Amino acid sequence: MSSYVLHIGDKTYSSWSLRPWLLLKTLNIPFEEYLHPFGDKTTRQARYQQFSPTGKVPCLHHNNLTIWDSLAIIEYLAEQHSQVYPSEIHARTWSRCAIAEMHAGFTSLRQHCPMDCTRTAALKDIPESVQVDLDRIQALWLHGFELFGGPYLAGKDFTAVDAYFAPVALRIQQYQLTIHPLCQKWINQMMQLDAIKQWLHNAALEQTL
Ligand SMILES: N[C@@H](CCC(=O)N[C@@H](CS)C(=O)NCC(=O)O)C(=O)O
Repeated sequence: MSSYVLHIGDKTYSSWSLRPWLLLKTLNIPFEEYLHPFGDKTTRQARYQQFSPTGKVPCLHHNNLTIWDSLAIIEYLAEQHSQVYPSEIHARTWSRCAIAEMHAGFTSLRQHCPMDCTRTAALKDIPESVQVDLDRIQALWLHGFELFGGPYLAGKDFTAVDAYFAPVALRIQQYQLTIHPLCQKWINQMMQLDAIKQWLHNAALEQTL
C-alpha cells in the first residue's frame, strides 16, 4: 500500500485543509504533505487543477485514487482506519450528522470570521447571523458532551468530529468569541494538541516567507 499524499493550502488560512491534516496527524497515520500556497488568484485554478479536479484543497492521493473534498477524505480514511470514528454506533452516527452539518452550513460564521491564524483582534460587532451559527454550534457541542461524556465531542477519544470542528475552535480564539464554558474547555484542550501547535507554528512561519 502506498503512503497517503495530502495536498493542502496555506496553513494560515486553509480551514478545509486543516481538517484531514489534523485527523491524520493526531491519529498518527503517516502521510506526505504538499503545501500549495494560494498565491496569485488568477493562476490558482490552473496550479491546483494539476492535483485536484475541483482546483481546491484539500485533496488526498492514495493507491492511484484521487479523493477531493474534506468530507470524502474523512470517509475514505474511515474505511481504512477504525479509529477515525467512535466504535459505538450512536456516537458514530451523531458524529457523521455533526460533520455533515459543518460541511454544509455555518456559512455566516465562515463568511464573517474566516480562519486567519495571524489574527488576534476581537470581532467588535457580531452580526446576528453569526450569533445564530454560534448558538447552534454551542448547542451541538453541548449535546455531544451530554450524550457521550466528553472530553472530546463524541466521547473519550479524539475522532473525526473533533478534527472537523477544529477550525471553528480556532475562529473562536482568533475573533475572541464568547461560548459556553464547557465548549471553551474543549477548545482549550484542542489548543493543547501537538498537531494544532505544529499547524500554528507552521502558519506563523508562512508570515516570514
Ligand atoms: N467543500 C470543499 C471546500 C474546499 C475549499 O473551498 N478549499 C479552499 C481552501 S480552504 C480552496 O481551495 N480555495 C481555492 C479557490 O477557491 O481558489 C472541501 O470540503 O474540501
